[in-house]
Amino acid sequence: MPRRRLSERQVQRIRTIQERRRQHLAERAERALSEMDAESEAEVAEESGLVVVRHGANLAVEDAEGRVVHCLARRHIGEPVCGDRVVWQRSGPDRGVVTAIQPRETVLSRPDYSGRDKPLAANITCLVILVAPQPEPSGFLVDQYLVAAELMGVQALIVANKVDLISGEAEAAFRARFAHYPTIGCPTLFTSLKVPATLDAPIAALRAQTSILVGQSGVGKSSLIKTLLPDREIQIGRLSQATGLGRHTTSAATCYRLPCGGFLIDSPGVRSFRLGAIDRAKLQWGFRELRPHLGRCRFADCRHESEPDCAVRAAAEEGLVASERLANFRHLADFIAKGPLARDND
Ligand SMILES: Nc1nc2c(ncn2[C@@H]2O[C@H](COP(=O)(O)OP(=O)(O)OP(=O)(O)O)[C@@H](O)[C@H]2O)c(=O)[nH]1
Ligand SMILES: [Mg+2]
Ligand SMILES: [Zn+2]
Repeated sequence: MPRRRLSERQVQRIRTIQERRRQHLAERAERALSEMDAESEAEVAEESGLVVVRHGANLAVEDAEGRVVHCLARRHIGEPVCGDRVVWQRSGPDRGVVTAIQPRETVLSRPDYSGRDKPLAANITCLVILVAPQPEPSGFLVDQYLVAAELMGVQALIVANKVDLISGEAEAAFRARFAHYPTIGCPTLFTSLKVPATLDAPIAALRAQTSILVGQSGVGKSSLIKTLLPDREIQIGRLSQATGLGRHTTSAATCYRLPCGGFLIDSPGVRSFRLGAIDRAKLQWGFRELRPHLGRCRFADCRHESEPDCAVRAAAEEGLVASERLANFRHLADFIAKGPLARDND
């Protein structure tokens, strides 16, 4: 069915209704606290929940007691995604209808084939970029994720996994490729799932965060989750039992509860990640080590390429900006100048 365009009035009406539903939920919590009245419980059947996974229109929502309910979303409330906190109403045993999305603190999105931003996950506080010696790491991909993290205002972390596969010069070269990231506020942790002690640092970093694991296919995202969550199969089992949605866990972002507190979201591997519609100023802002040098070039619209008296290039020559980062910045700036990025097929 073709999607109907909504008028400004309709959009406003939907917003008002969602706001009313959020208010209901807040009021209900207050009432429950003040009187614990069984009758009022029955009267207002709106509950809060967390979207654990979405497959098309189907949602697995975890209720306040940790039970998983199979939900569909009301039309026109927007698209709930993994990590969304929602208001929902029970419509049958283990079934419900999502009636509103709570305001998102953060959202990670990427453009769909028509160029529109498509949310992948909501309310994340930490973006964990996994890389490995195999598949060959892409600094370009890592830098795009770092821009996304900067623009969302969340901490980013690189987990360089599978270090057991390399040694000697290959290992030194692999480690050197990531040496500049800690200097720009992005810690890099080297791990091997075969060496449990290497997981202590990531476990500490993930505590009490809502983190999403992103990166190319085969770097070990799902394996890391399996290692960190001894009950992962049980969590998937609960999902499957209630909704039938747990079986294809690597084809959609899926949220797991960490034993040490917090959430960890597994996401399907990508070949490339494309930033949404951002302008050059935002892109520059997304490369945090460029910030002290911006506005210091001779030309206000300096592209930091071959212009004279370019403060950014001077910084790179002094070693204050890694040359690979500057190259990736220029590459992304070119993409932006050319308009919507070329369609890719991951
Ligand atoms: N040697 C070694 N192999 C690992 C390590 N971590 C993961 N692997 C292996 O790497 C392969 C891919 O791991 P997955 O966890 O499926 O990778 P993924 O990132 O989830 O991949 P997608 O779901 O396709 O995005 C599996 O065969 C794992 O056993 C590691 O530290 N060392
Ligand atoms: Mg996976
Ligand atoms: Zn410049």
